[in-house]
Amino acid sequence: MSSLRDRIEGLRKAFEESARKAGDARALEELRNAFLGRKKGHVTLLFEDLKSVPAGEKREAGQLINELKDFVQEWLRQKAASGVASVSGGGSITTHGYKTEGGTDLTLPGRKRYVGTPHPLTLFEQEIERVFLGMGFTIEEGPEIETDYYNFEALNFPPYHPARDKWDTLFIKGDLLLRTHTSPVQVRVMERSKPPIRIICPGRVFRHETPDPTHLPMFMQVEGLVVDEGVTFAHLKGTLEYFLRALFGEKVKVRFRPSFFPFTEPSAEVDIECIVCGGRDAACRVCGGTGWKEILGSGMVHPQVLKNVNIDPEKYSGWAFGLGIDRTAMLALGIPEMRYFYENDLRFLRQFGTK
Ligand code: 2NL
Repeated sequence: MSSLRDRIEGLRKAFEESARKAGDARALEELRNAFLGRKKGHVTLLFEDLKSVPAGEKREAGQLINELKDFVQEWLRQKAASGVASVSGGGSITTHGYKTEGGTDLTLPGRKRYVGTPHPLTLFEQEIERVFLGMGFTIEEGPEIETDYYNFEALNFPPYHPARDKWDTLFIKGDLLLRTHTSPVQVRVMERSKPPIRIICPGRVFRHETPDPTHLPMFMQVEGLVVDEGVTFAHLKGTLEYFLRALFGEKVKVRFRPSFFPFTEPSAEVDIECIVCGGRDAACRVCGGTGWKEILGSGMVHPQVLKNVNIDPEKYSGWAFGLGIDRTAMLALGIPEMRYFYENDLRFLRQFGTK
């Protein structure tokens, strides 16, 4: 019995010594084999020898061998869990990635981490801004909660005038409402500055709408305004044609149609040729077979609007336009559902911007 006890103690010391030197996964594996190996492991052999120990001492001897086995196992488990000993040939690294038994497999590809990208509407808005900044426009912003005066009255909508119906307003309380267009920003800029004025106003706008593929109660709009001496409809046409060609390509066909808005006179709506079918598909889902797609509204600023902001319409004239960013982005990017922009589904969002 005492000789067995000595052997056990000797093996424990031998294990501790080898263990201190074991610097990598392979050395640990060798150590495990040498002590716990199924056939020739030192501890395994001790259990074999237990058979020849006299019956009265078996219990105690068995206990001692088990203690050594537990000691070896626990030591090996802790060493592996500490993450040391991964690269064969010494050296140690800390593991973060895929861990296999015995360390990190550095040949596996790393985990892919997605970096966030700007929202597709932000990217498209910036594209629009870039074109106008290049022509000397500046960007202006204003409140989303507005008063009836800035959203309607200053823009030549008399109180109770039926033209207000078209703007499906979400009213808050009393005089307050959610702006239905970004025109109030332009009104505020005209109130506080003198011509020349050359601005674009991008931002969220709100309408009382039931959501469907092309309508939402909140969407993005950009409006533009130029006011100076001698500004004519020719400037409106030239600037908007240049803008649409920069956005949709040099060759895109553009047409102006007469229209009506309370705040412009004369007014025009602007169409581009259908970039989906090019006018060749009588059943086109995008243009309905007309070959044209309405893209923005525009016109010469109504003299009454200039008067409302103390700009003399005898001396100054101006033009303005308004465009829906969501709808234009849908057309340009081939997106069938406006709701996709607001659902935060990464499968959709990751298709835009840099990855
Ligand atoms: C449309 C029409 C338009 C304007 C917006 C504007 C602003 C001021 C004065 C005059 Cl302060 N006009 N903005 C002018 C014409 C059309 O938008 O269909 N937008 C999607």
